[in-house]
Amino acid sequence: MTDRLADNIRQAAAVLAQASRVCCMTGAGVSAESGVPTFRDAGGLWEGRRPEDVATPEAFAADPADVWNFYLSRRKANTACKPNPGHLALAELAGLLDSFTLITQNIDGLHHLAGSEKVLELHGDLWTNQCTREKRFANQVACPDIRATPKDGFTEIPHCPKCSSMMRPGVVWFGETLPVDTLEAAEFAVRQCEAMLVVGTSSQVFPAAALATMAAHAGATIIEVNPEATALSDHADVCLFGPSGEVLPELVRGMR
Ligand code: BV8
Repeated sequence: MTDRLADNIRQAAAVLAQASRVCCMTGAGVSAESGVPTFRDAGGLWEGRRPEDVATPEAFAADPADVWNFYLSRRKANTACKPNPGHLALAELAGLLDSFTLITQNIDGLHHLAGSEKVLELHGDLWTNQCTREKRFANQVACPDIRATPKDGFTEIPHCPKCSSMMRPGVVWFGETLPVDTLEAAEFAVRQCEAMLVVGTSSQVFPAAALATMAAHAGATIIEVNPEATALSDHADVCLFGPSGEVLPELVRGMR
């Protein structure tokens, strides 16, 4: 770790230690060290395929089996993935602060596995299915989710045992609105916080990417954790250029 990064981490730890309300939003990069591929890095999930071909309602309507294969392959690949020190540090951080809100764009469930209790999952959950009878993500209450056990896998597209409609992965696709309550809770939290960590995201997908700007406009200090510069970096108060699995534990150590 360079001296400059260590100094910046100390600076960020001092900001967090004085804050009573802190938010954190994570993206795929926080799970990279767990072996979960990101989207836009080399070798990422979107390499060689277009999101609109596998992560939109239109793609699912055109070829549900192809879309299911994309998500089943991710379930299988993710089954072996475990939380890394970055996830664990965020779970510990919650216990060091008066108020901590964890928001994630990730659908891998690793924050829960790391012990983070309340996680605002903006883009849904890879491990759940959703009945398609109600098109919108928010209406899944019409038919309760069926928790798919990835080890079972499917040999054919699952149908809802309650209404026999085709099931879909319980995630938010491009062109779909985010779960209203979850997004509202995230927006409320970022408007109230004094500091916001933005970890492992290229900040290219909206409305999630707008949350840091919302926090900054409300006066929060923005701390970015990412090995590379992103669309957010020029607007962040502190940039911690390093892998979150190394930086976040150092940040928590600095706060203790
Ligand atoms: C919507 C779930 C209303 C499925 C995903 C403005 C406002 C509103 C909407 C839009 C808008 N402009 C455009 C839109 C439309 C669109 C959008 O944002 N498009 C982008 C591409 C321009 N947004 C939507 O459609 C959203 N819906 O707004 O509804 C509406 C309705 C109709 C019409 C218009 C609007 C829905 C978006 C949700 C889509 N679903 N995922 C699935 O996962 O399969 S998005 C997908 O991208 C994932 O959720 C992912 O989390 C997210 C963001 O990607 P990142 O997490 O940032 O990952 P990425 O690979 O990009 O970056 C990884 C980063 O990690 C890198 O910076 C890398 O350097 C870093 N990293 C690498 N290693 C490490 C690391 N960092 C730390 N440590 C490491 N070791």
